[in-house]
Amino acid sequence: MYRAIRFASALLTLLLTTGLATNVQAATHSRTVTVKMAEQGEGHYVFSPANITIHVGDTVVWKNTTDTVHTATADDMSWDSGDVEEGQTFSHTFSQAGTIHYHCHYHRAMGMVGTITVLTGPAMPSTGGGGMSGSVHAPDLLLGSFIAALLVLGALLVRAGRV
Ligand SMILES: [Cu+2]
Repeated sequence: MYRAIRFASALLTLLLTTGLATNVQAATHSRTVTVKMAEQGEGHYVFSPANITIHVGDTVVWKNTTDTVHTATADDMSWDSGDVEEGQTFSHTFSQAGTIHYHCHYHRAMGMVGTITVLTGPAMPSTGGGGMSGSVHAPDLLLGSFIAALLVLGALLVRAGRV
């Protein structure tokens, strides 16, 4: 009985630690988000999804899934993919927070435009400000680990009680 409890509490600690480590990793690693240059209806081109929200340090990859040339061009011209051919990709890493409107040089008039909202990176608690989404999953992970540990603990106690 005593050994079972010690084992279970060690397992609980391990699971909680793992959950925390996973969360820290998710919060500090930059992500890559893919936006398709897609055809939506005959000859009508769009960025899909047109509006995305990312964090400072994240990279957006545009992939041309059509048989026509497109560009991803910031409205303020701060970056420009140039021609992205069929099947090709263009990527850009965003290092500043803000809202960026961009468009396709060839199909802007038909509405091939998009918006990228860049939030401040997952900030440490002391710095405050934006960057909340990096830590949103922490409760889920912790809760999941905790429940798993409780189940194991319960099973062990039941077994120990029967012996
Ligand atoms: Cu286009």
